[in-house]
Amino acid sequence: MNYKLLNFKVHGDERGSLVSLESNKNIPFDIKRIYYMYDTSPEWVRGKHAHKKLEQVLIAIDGACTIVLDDGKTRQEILLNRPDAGLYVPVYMWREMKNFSYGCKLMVLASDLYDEKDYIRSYDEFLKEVANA
Ligand code: T46
Repeated sequence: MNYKLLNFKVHGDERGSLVSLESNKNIPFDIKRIYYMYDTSPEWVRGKHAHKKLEQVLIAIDGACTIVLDDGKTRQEILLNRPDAGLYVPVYMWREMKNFSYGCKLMVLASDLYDEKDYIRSYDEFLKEVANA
């Protein structure tokens, strides 16, 4: 599967830790949008869609959650539980976010502005589109 786990450099000293994220340096695209989720809880599953053009990096800046990735052939679960680690999610990858710890804050860096037309929200449609790609 062509997702990537990114390990960010931590600038740390006795005052604490700092991570810097830069377009086309440690983030593999131009960052056009940032959003984040909080007040999540373990019983809810988010996502359940894929994107046609959007690339993203997901970072659990606090707490933990599990990201399910599915490229139409293989399904894999990735635990995000470090503020210095990111998950790069390429196009045409079905994703679900689950097992949110209470207080989890999941930040997402996106390669484009919000566009509902970029979403594939039906799993059957997703399978058809990847089969034809
Ligand atoms: C993704 C995963 C990781 C906006 O108005 N602007 C935005 O930038 C976003 C991301 C969402 N919204 C609205 C659309 C919905 O009315 O916020 C509401 C919740 O969005 P959604 O149900 O799509 O949230 P998730 O957590 O299921 O999915 C989100 C992203 O939408 C998606 O691109 O890959 O996080």
